[in-house]
Amino acid sequence: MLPPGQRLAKGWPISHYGPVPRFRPERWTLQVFGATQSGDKHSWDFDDLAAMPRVTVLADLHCASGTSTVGHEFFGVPASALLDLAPPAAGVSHVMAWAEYGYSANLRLADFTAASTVMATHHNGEPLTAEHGFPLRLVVPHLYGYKGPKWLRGIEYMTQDRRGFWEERGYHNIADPSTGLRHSHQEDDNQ
Ligand SMILES: Nc1nc2c(c(=O)[nH]1)N[C@H]1C(S)=C(S)[C@@H](COP(=O)(O)O)O[C@H]1N2
Ligand SMILES: [Mo]
Repeated sequence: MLPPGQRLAKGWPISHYGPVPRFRPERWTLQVFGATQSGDKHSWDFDDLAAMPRVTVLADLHCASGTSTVGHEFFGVPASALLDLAPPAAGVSHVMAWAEYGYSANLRLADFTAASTVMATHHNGEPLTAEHGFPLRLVVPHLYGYKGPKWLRGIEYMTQDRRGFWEERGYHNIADPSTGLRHSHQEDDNQ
């Protein structure tokens, strides 16, 4: 069953703001920065991802505009593994996930470290297509799609919440499809 207000899309539509970036392997890095325990920035190149823990996650995707796609199999690095590889400072409560061209999405730390949150390299056994986020895409199955940046490049550890790209443009700060929290006017004072 789909969450309230969602209808099934045909196939797997492509939806994002702005152009599809070109992957330049020699320039590509994934960085963790902000409130790290050591105070240093961590950085990996694309080949480094293969040495990280990997996981397969089954996910339905729900766009806040009301379309859903179901039965995706994503393969990649569990987001929680990043906290072992790049320990956060005490007091980190949120992360900002950063993508190419400055797209961003803020997440509560617990949403980022949820068992099904994955930095995906593959979909249904194939590398992600450019349009769906190759080489790396954050997938947060329990939140609306805008919380999962395609073309992921960085994770910023934050000791305070700060709104990301769509969250600054009227979309909900938490983005929980099960309760239909799409818009910022639905927020309580503590969100
Ligand atoms: N970098 C980036 N990632 C993004 C977006 C975007 O505009 N830029 N849009 C988000 C939204 S709103 C949705 S619903 C999904 C859509 O993913 P799809 O095109 O693979 O279906 O990507 C998310 N990730
Ligand atoms: Mo979306």
